[in-house]
Amino acid sequence: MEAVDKKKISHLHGMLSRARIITTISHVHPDGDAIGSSLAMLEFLRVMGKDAASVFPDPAPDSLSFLAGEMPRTDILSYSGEPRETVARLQASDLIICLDFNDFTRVEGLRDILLATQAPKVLIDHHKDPDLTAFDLAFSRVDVSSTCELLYHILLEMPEIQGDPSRLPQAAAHALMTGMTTDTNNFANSTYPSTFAMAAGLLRAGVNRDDILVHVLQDYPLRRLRVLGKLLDSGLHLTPEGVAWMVLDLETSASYGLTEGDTEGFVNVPLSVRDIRMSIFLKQESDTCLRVSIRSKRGFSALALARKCFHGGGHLLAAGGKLWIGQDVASLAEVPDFLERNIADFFSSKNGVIEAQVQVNE
Ligand SMILES: [Mn+2]
Repeated sequence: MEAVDKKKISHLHGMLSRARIITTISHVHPDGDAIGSSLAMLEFLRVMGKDAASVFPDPAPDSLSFLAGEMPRTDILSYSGEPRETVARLQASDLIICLDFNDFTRVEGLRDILLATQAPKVLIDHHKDPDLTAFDLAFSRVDVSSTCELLYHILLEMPEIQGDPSRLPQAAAHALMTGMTTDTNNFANSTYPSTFAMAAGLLRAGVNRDDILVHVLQDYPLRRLRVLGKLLDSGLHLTPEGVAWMVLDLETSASYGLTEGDTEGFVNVPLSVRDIRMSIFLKQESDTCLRVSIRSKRGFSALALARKCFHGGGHLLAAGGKLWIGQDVASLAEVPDFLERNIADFFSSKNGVIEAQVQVNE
């Protein structure tokens, strides 16, 4: 990535210095990048002597709870777990830092509370097309692997860190490396020279990457593998356009005893097949809603499909959204039909333009 604008950095530092109560907020179903960037910012704010806390719409999945450590913490709140404390915290804050999302709908139930707060808001994020009017200061970059990477480069410019990663609090360095590792799928996608520079800096600063990889790649429950096996064996469908899709319904989730986070990464698996261009994973969350994850290979836009069919957004090759039962489809049984129809339409040519295909300059 290109260097971060020094003027904006000093603007941010001024805002951080002036504020007393600072809260970070990130998106619903927080992933490694959301939690990693939030905790890294939290640790840095503590170095600055601030009253700092991180809030999320819902708690971290078990698979990422290692990031926050063993101790129960009062400075990490979730709206679904501690609604009153979370709202009170946001209302009492005199600065709010929004991490890893570009649109207030991504904080779901906290959206209206966030909109009603008077506190200035700072955005640090790597998603396309943010609503810049919502923020007093925005660091929005797409030429970067992750929010953790962007935050790393911002923090290095802070007077407290002086460009030396070993001055970062250890927990912050660990959290940043973790979020970058999960968002790049362990250096498999969206990896730039600046990403490797970050990794090198953090390794030199003493971050134990082996330890992170054990947590991120080797610490899942067996049920995750079992349900993945079942899905791949009998639930993987392939359209003539080269799109793989899988639906995990509530009944199957319950019968395997799945918890939040157990299906992390399932959407990537079909892309290992030669002729598959795009993969869609739909996970039923309730009687009325399926959560949709989409990944595409280079040349095809997961983002365009997420926007067109699933009320969603994200990145060019990694996007997501929702499918509403009762609104988009009449029942769960109609999901396959909906997918086949919309995928065929998405890949069809209209006046020579195929929406699924990414323009060369993107
Ligand atoms: Mn991210």
